[in-house]
Amino acid sequence: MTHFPEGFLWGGALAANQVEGAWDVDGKGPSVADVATYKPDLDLTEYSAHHVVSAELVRAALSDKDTTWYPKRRGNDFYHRWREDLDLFAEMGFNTLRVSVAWSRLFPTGEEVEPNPAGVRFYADLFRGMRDRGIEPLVTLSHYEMPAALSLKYNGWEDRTVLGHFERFARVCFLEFGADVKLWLTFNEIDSITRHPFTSGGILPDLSRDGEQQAIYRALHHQFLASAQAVKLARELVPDAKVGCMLTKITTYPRTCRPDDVLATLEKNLENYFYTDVHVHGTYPPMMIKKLQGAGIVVPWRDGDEEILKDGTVDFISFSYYMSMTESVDPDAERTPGNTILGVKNPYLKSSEWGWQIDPVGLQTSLIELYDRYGLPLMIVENGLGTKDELVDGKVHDPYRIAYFKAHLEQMSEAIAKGVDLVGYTSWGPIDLISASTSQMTKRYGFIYVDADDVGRGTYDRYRKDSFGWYQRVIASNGVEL
Ligand code: BGP
Repeated sequence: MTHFPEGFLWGGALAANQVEGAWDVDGKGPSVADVATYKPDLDLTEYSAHHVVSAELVRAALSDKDTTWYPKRRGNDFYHRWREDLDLFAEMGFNTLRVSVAWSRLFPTGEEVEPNPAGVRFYADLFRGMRDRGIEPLVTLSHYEMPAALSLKYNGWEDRTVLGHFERFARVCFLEFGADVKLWLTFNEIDSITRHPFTSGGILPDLSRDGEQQAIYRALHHQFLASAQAVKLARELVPDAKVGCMLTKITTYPRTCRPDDVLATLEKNLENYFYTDVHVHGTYPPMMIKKLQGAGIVVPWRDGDEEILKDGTVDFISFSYYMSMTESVDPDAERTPGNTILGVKNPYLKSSEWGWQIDPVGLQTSLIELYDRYGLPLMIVENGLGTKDELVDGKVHDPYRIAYFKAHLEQMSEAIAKGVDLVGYTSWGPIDLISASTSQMTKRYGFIYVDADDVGRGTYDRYRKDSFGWYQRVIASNGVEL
């Protein structure tokens, strides 16, 4: 027996830059995602080495029209196949689908005064198409898709000017799509700006006025303000909408009960809570203020910012959950890669092929901690297993994926039974898509297989994996049949 409440939202999550493709079609401008390259033979322990970026490299990438080595330019062809894909999601029983609006499809350079009509039409049709199929749109305003022009001109979010451009974009989204979209998220994994400042914030180290670290926290402050302003704007323009924040939830355990390990772990977890603290309370938490001061970071507060943050606190908290992490002060502790981080290995956990430590119990822990700390409704808007799948005679047997989801859903159910107000679940990448961190196509998350490889060869035809039927039964039984 499981405990999912009636009306629970079941679905999947996508990001425009990882599925749409059509990067230069119908007036879309290039985004920061469109300059990300695929690199074969990735060394997963050297994540940052694969993400070397500079203004010169971005300019060179923009003058190159190739789509082979820039996989996010082609995605999985959702831009042309979204009707077929929505039909498949509806067949699985989805009553929600998380997608994002590519900022540069509406505002190609970010600075136009009026939006690109073809871009507006695309999303209006998409959201209507969801509604027609009984699928509630859950829409992220910013999911690693800043117009590349804003990155080059302003060093992305470092410059406060970008706030105004984003506000114009958000206003168009609420006005044009608000009739169909009642659930919104502001910034995907807002914390990720510290891990990949270019992807999340358009920050280029060589354009950062006084060092990349300072640029990151300047940009983050601007994103917090933009998020709060978007919440306020949504309340004016779409009064029956709910707006949430979105965090990478990485619960960290001490490697041992050595007090130094416990202290180091506490700091990691407080840092992870910083982002939700700001979104829920509308203020920076005291220990974070001290920590930033201690590091010589100046947060660019201006008169009125405190009110903006206070006036734009969120209605609910959403988060991604893929793994937990472990912390140790021992420099020799064994390491493992994770979701764009490198951390200490937990001997009790198995890892995915990409090294991410699989920890369903950590999901229950995260749910309980988040709910007890904030008392707001929670939504898990990303969770899943990236694997290599094999298509044989039109079939994909993926018992490992079913086992992964089953274990996580059981923990969610237990958390709900203990009182956590969990309102929805969207698995990451219900259809195979381009990986955010590695730009691989063959790191597959989907219930639906897409016939395409890492360099774009294939028919792009869709196939139901075994997990498709499994998730369909889960949804049909509201989580009873796991
Ligand atoms: C999250 C991002 C997603 C996503 C997912 C899986 O951090 O919000 O965009 O892709 O992780 O990561 P990856 O694609 O690198 O496997």
